[in-house]
Amino acid sequence: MTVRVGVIGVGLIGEDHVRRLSSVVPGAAVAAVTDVDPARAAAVAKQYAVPAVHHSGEDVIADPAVDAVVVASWGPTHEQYVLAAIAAGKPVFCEKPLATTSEACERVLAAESALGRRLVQVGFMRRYDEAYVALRAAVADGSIGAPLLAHMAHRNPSVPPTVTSEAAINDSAVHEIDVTRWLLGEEIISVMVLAARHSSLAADSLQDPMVVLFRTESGVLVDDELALNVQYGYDIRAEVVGETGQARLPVPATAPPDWRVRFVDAYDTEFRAWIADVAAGREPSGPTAWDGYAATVVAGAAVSALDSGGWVKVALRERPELYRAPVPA
Ligand code: NAD
Ligand code: ISE
Repeated sequence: MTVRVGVIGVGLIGEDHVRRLSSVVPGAAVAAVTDVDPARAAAVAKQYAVPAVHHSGEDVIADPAVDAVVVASWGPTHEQYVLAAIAAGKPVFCEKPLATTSEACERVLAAESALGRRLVQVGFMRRYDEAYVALRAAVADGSIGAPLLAHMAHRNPSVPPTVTSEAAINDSAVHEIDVTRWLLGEEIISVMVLAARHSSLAADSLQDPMVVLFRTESGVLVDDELALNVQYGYDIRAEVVGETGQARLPVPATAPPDWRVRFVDAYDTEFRAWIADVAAGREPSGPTAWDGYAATVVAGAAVSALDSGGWVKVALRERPELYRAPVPA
């Protein structure tokens, strides 16, 4: 069976997902695309021989030739498309963030819970990266003892001057938020943000660099250096220090130019897994709407911490029944 996918938003990552669904992932085809920029949608459709260009995301979701939906539009628009896909009973892969406010994420949790079945997967692709998978295995198999600390770094070569401190947390640090929860298997309970000397290469509206601190339920302390104008490349690091050892991501001799190159295999693996689940009629085995909700709440707390300068507690709601069972790997 070929899974026919509709893609909403074909900017940088949406186009890349159209490419991989058209030519890398077995058993998938792109049946329709849309973008608020119709010229962009038409150009992408032409380049990848996509048969339909729709006027709106809702039209993509309603198209009977679309079995499953990818949402890769701007973050604040995700909620409406995810809710429409759930209402249509179609599996939906939503790029991070699931939604930009905790209230919007809660509406998604409520819609899936009312349906009684999970249809949503969130695009936290680092969970599919070989090096991160090995790091998680080293933590889980007990070889480094109980985790105590983790050191992480998220360095982008540069970002547009429109990227603010809040966006840096919501768009970039959100990956370490998800990785922390997934690596350690526990929730983050509080966050704090420390500002460093301001890089002269960063816009005034972006505190760059900064260090985001996370405290988890068992007390593990995680520091995440967020530096978005390092010039030399895209450099992602993670080390977990346990009672009897440490494990870390390998550091490449030369930093890749950007996230598309660093995580290309992870995105491919992520989509192979998603398409296999959709084709088999299974609930998705990747990050859930609960993971998307938790990441948005922690990111929101980090934005508050940036303003207050102190530790901010993370207030997660009770986990709905639908998300209590472990997700099969
Ligand atoms: P982008 O600006 O390059 O592309 C977004 C596209 O969506 C644009 O073409 C825009 O015209 C279109 N769009 C906006 N609103 C729309 C709407 N209501 N309906 C249809 N189309 C709409 O941005 P991007 O870098 O591709 O990011 C898109 C999403 O993917 C964001 O949520 C971002 O956080 C996420 N992202 C994830 C990763 C990752 O590593 N997982 C990497 C990059 C981006
Ligand atoms: C971008 O939106 C991503 O999600 C990338 O994975 C991340 O590394 C980058 O910092 C973000 O801007």
